[in-house]
Amino acid sequence: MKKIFAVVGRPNVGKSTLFNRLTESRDAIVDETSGVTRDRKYGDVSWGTKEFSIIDTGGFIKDGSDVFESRIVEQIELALEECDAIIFILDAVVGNSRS
Ligand SMILES: Nc1nc2c(ncn2[C@@H]2O[C@H](COP(=O)(O)OP(=O)(O)OP(=O)(O)O)[C@@H](O)[C@H]2O)c(=O)[nH]1
Ligand SMILES: [Mg+2]
Repeated sequence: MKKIFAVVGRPNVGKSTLFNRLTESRDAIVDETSGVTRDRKYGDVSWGTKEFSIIDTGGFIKDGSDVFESRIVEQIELALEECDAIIFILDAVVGNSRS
């Protein structure tokens, strides 16, 4: 059984870019606008001799007020339940601000 990795992090940090790179696809929408990914997207990866699956998720917003933000968090939680490990992505330049 292939291991499943969930790509998780704040909005607009490059999760979908990494998903596309690893799956060698353009299946995930990449955009400079924050909050583009809203559901979960599954992909298969062949990385050298390793084969695994990854899940792209939407950007995590703590205590999000709008309905989309809370639905995104629900989708992230489903991915977290299903995965074997998490790939946690950060933007080293933006740091901890909410811009
Ligand atoms: N400078 C820089 N920009 C990047 C990098 N990875 C992605 N980007 C850019 O950052 C923006 C957001 O990338 P996405 O992959 O859509 O980010 P995301 O985390 O999936 O965003 P959401 O789905 O909105 O949470 C795009 O304009 C990308 O081209 C990187 O490593 N360096
Ligand atoms: Mg995305």
